[in-house]
Amino acid sequence: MKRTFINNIFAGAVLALASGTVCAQTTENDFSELNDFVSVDTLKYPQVANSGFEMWDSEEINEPVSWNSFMTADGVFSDFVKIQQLTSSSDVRPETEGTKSAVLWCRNVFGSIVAQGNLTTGRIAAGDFTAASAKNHNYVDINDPNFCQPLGQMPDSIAVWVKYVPKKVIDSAPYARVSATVHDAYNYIEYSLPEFETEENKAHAVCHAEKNFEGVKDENGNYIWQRLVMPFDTTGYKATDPAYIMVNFATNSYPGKGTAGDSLYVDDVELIYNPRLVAAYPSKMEYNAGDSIKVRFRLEAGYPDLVSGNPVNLVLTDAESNSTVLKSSEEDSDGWLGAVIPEDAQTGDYTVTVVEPISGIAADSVFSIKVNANVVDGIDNPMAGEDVAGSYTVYTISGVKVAYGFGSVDFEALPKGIYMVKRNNAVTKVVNR
Ligand SMILES: [Ca+2]
Ligand SMILES: [Ca+2]
Repeated sequence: MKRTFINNIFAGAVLALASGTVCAQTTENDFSELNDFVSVDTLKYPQVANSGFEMWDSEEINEPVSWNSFMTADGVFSDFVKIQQLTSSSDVRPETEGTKSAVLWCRNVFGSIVAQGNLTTGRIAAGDFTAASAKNHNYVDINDPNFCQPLGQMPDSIAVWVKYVPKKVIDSAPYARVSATVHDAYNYIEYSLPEFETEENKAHAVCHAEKNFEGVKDENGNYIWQRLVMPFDTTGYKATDPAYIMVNFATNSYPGKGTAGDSLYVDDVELIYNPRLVAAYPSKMEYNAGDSIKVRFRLEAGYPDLVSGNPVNLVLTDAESNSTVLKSSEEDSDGWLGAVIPEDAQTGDYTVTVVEPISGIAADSVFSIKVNANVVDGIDNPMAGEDVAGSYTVYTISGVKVAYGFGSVDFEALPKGIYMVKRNNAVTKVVNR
């Protein structure tokens, strides 16, 4: 699977084409290179448009295509904040195929008051003179293609490359910030502080990822690029339609904090889709204890790549929800899992499924099966005092000698289970219930 910045640039464009929306800004020319990235399934694994920051608007606005800064802010204070705090940079993350990143910075307003750099796929609302105000926030406008990012699938994580170069590290606010929210068809608001959040706004979030991070230096004291990978958290988020994603960067995690000249470089935003188990089928529906069972499963690759060695487990569950892992394996592609139904399985209804720990159980991969307990040679419910002559030796099914003597076997003295009873060189399998 190709992983080039071109893929990411055009991912949004393809999505826009396919879904009939015009939310990603593109030109006719962009599509001439469609053949270069058909290997990425952008409908299954949609990406943020212009995620490598290679395409930029006019010099007057100077924003990355599909992203926004104070230059396109609105709100009653918007005329005061339309000052450049963002530009393209040739300082790109290591090993990228692109040539540009975005750099945003904090500027001095007057006295000790600063305005931090802000980059968003939504729109900046400048509604209050005080920085830490609910009226100053980033918001999505799903009716304006410049200020929304359609998505359509549920990513598992977001990865970003950042290089944070604080002018001065403030002990009380040393962090820059990235946040991302997947939300349904709603003009979602990213507030600058958790206490501004409203129930109504939060009810439209599907999942959220964020990280406050410090600058990282190499051994020579120079700030360097770092890749941050943040899993999306679904806990506490009720919406289910991943229609849009909003991504935000700020030069400081706390509104109004920072030092003029704090700079945050951003490059190659990537949405990660974990491999998923999409289906599993057992070869038949009824078994005897001790039978072999084969279950076919399908793994869907995910994006960027199928992670090698995905753990998959074949699990048998009885009617009381007691689960046994029959087989564990690491798989790189679709295949079969083979195992043996335990010799001591009791008669009853069971379910069998293949579980992939990252994505869990595929919806259509839980199957009901019937298992019949192992009854061999007609000896079931053996009783003490059975009238049998001669010597005996009792083994477990794994071959461990557990009893011997003459006459009847005292099964009540043995734990329940399956035994092999040897008399006169004849072996009988016995279920001790
Ligand atoms: Ca780039
Ligand atoms: Ca813009």
